[in-house]
Amino acid sequence: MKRNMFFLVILSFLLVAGCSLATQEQAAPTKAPVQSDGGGGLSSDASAIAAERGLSPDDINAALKTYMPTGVHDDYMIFSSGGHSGQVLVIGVPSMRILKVIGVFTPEPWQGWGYGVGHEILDGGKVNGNDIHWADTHHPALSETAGEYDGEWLFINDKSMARIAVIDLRDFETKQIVKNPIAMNDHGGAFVTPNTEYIIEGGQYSAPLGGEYAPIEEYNDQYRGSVTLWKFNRDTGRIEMENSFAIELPPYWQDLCDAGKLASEGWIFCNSFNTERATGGIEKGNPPFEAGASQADTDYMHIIDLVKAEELFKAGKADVINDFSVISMQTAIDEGLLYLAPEPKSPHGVDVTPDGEFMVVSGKLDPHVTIYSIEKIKATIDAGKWETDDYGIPVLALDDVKEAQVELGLGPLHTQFDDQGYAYTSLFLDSMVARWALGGNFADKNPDEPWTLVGKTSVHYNIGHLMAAEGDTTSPDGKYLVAMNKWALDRFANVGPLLPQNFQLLDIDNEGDSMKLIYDMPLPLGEPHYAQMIKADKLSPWEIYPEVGWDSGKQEVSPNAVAPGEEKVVRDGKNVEVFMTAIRSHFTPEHVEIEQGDHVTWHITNIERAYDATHGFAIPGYDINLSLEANEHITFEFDATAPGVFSYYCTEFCSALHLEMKGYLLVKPAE
Ligand code: CUK
Ligand code: CUA
Repeated sequence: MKRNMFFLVILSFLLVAGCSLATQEQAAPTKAPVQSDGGGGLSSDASAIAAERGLSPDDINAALKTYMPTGVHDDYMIFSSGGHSGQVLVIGVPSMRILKVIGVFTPEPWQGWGYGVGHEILDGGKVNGNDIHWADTHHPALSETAGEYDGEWLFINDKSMARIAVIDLRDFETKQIVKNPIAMNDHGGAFVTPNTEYIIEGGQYSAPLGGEYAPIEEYNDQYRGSVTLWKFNRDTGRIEMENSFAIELPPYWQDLCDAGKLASEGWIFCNSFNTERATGGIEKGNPPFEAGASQADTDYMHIIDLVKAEELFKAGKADVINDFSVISMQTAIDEGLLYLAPEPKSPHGVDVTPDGEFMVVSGKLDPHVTIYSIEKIKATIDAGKWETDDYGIPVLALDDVKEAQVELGLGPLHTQFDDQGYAYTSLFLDSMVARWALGGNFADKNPDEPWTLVGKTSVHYNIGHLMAAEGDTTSPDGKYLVAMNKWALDRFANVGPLLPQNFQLLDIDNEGDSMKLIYDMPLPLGEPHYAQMIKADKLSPWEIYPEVGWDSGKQEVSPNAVAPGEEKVVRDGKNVEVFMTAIRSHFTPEHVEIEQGDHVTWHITNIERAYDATHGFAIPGYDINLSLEANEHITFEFDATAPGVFSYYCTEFCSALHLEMKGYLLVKPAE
């Protein structure tokens, strides 16, 4: 009897959820029914499975909302930081399937990234001449046109070494890495301006600009913060160093930034902490940073007039540090492009609302979010109403620029938005997502509606960022929100003391206080801080490279492309050049005979035209492994230091005779 009740509950739930028998059975034909469905049209096998697995109606709802039949594609794509892996993860929503790992700052063997190709690009990320083999990626940013993701480019920062990478979304490959010449680390990047004119990279831990040395005792005078504006050229798809500039900021730890949009376009906002300018030294009896940097009731939101800053830079009024243009703090003050506003209490994150009217700042140690109004900020600046900080920077009074404060819970961090006038804020200490109403200022809202908390949902556990569908654009989609949880604890099978991160998908496609948790996704590499979610149909990547002989680094046909019939090995003194083609299931040539001490330049063109016809190419002992996608050409070089017989072979299982796709590199010992 109890059993039947259970099935009835499930049945009515499925019917309410609009799940028809036909769809179910087409998607997954079932065996003979074991339980009557009472004529409601539901396959009773589904009920039996649910009962056997102990699934609740909510579980079934979640499964129905996230399951993707084979061949059906996801509606949204997440571009997530790969954390310490230095890579970017591409994840489908709602299925939460990982679709790609993009090699960015870190070598990635399968793609051959850093194992024969990509060296030039990875070299852009060298620090003080040192090769760097990891990165602490935090914030990916999709390129925008008029404040909307346009699906063309992706940028991501490396917090540990203040680097920014450019990824081309035609082939999901990294094309450029730049190292910030004035800062060793960053945090407030990458964020783009509404037409991707600039990529914003805010600093983090203050230090003398340009990598100079100064004793910690000279912190107030010698240490500085910064924000860097990287100029992006869409035609070339590259950041232009010479058209980029930075602004010197006080040694407050600038944290996260966001670009103004619509009402606030042309402005940049960065929160900060440690405006106390604590310098640590617990071992010397000083307060540790965690205490020293949390003494004051407020820190400062930095408000930067990017339009003025750009004018000054173009007028040549910037100083030069390490060959990089830097607008000095004094110039920024004199020219009226830098303002501060108090923000309570150990703030983290500043997020601009979709209409650009408001900036939302969370206080890690304050249960509120504080909302600032760009209208009030501009009016206060125009009225010249401010005091100054120790460096002479105008400080606008909180009461003059504040629109509202909303009490949400413990440890608010980051805020995203939907299409219904709601904001969503992660609550780290509460392990919850708070949904709150953005007051009456939004178009289709009742003008009397207050700024107020609407509901909270538990997530598991210790949520950092969260991301909503199109959540950083001028027109968010709602529908889905992902909680990016730092701790997983009991959510997955024990895999030892280092646990995966936990991405949890929430269904936010409803009114009021209910948000439903519909998927748990373990992430087993690095700590991904942030991600953005784009409508999948905004992306239009290539299926294969446009022409045979394609150099993906330059996105053009390589002058070294090898045509069938033109394969050869050419010697010029100690320099040997190999011209090779690859096609199922052979490389031509299959013998490459050289001598120890030769310098080898090896050209390979994959002359396949078929979708997904990728070949690998590995030379053991020389750390060479390539991925040659259809039409792709790669040139790599190495010194033949060791004599011997080396079997080069295809590392992709490309055909029935894949194992035969090999050749011999014969390196004769030097005389
Ligand atoms: S974050 Cu980088 S410390 Cu809240 Cu964007 Cu995690
Ligand atoms: Cu080509 Cu295996």
